[in-house]
Amino acid sequence: MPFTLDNARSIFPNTLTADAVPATIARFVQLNAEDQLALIWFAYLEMGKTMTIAAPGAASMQLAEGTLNQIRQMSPREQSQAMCDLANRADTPVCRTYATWSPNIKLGFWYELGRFMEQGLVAPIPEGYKLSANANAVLQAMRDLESGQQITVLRNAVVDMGYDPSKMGDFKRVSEPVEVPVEIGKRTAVAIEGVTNETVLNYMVNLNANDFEALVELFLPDGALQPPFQRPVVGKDAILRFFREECQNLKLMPERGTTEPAEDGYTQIKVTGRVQTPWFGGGVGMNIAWRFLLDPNNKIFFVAIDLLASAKELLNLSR
Ligand code: ECH
Ligand code: GLY
Ligand code: GLY
Ligand code: GLY
Repeated sequence: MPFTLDNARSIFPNTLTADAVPATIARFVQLNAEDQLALIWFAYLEMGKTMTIAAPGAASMQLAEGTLNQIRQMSPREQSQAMCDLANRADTPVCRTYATWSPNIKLGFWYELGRFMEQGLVAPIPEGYKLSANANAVLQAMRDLESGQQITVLRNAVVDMGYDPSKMGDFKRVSEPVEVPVEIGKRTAVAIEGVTNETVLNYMVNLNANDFEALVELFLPDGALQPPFQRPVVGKDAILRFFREECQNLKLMPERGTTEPAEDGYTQIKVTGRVQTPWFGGGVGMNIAWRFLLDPNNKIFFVAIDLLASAKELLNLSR
């Protein structure tokens, strides 16, 4: 049986992913907008005691500046309404602009709004705001997650706000400029216990070096990449765009893996290790698995990136 995208997705079915993340999001989106914003505010304050968030890059802030200024100039009532509109995914000019932004610009925008709220420049969450019982339960569920899972919930909540891009027809996507790749001589070498496959090693080195052009050449023309809790991104053009928009300055620290022959001369390789996002640096290590399916020429037909249920899963390389 030749591999299809569908059956490729289920290689290494024993991989235990952090299902608490989509479960928490599903409960979060049921809450009303006021509760959603207040819950994130409380979660963010609590998380700030144990992890430090990096300021957004200047380039992304410049891209959000117009909208941030617009919001600053509103009355407090209008400011609260604009933030609720974002959570409600309403059809407003601000929600439409927000929908054109890459995840990093959305995160940077909320980072700035959070600072404005602290400084009294934008309407804060009312003092003494009482979360509903359901919202309190979701906040408690978030407290029980590992830090890598907490920041994933926050990121997904922010990415899903704003108007639905699929309802917007044609529009220009807005993302930060792509930095120059790290020079060849300055790249960090990787070693993975149990894996010597050159494609997999080059994948890690190229991604760490922001060398997305070289990285995408490791894929088959109809290859696919499945990010955590998302549908696969299919085809080299879409994958390259995804890398440029969402993968700058990640730090991949693969640790160990297993290499096995699959049908039709394919090879399946599972690697586990840790990943850091530039937003939190070494303060948050996400426990990650990569599940690669390579064709007989060692090109990537499929790779899934999974956020693991716990650090214990880093040791699970069984099929
Ligand atoms: C305030 C209250 C009102 C409402 C809101 C507020 C502000 C919230 C803010 C939140 C900021 C959150 C942030 C979260 C960042 C999370 C980043 C994550 C990154 C994960 C990356 C991974 C990469 C994996 C990959 C690998 C590959 O091999 C291929 C590519 C890829 C408080 C005002 C909203 C400010 C900054 C979780 C896992 C390894 C798939 C990318
Ligand atoms: N400083 C807030 C956070 O780390 O999420
Ligand atoms: N400050 C983290 C980022 O812009 O990705
Ligand atoms: N999950 C993609 C990123 O945060 O960069």
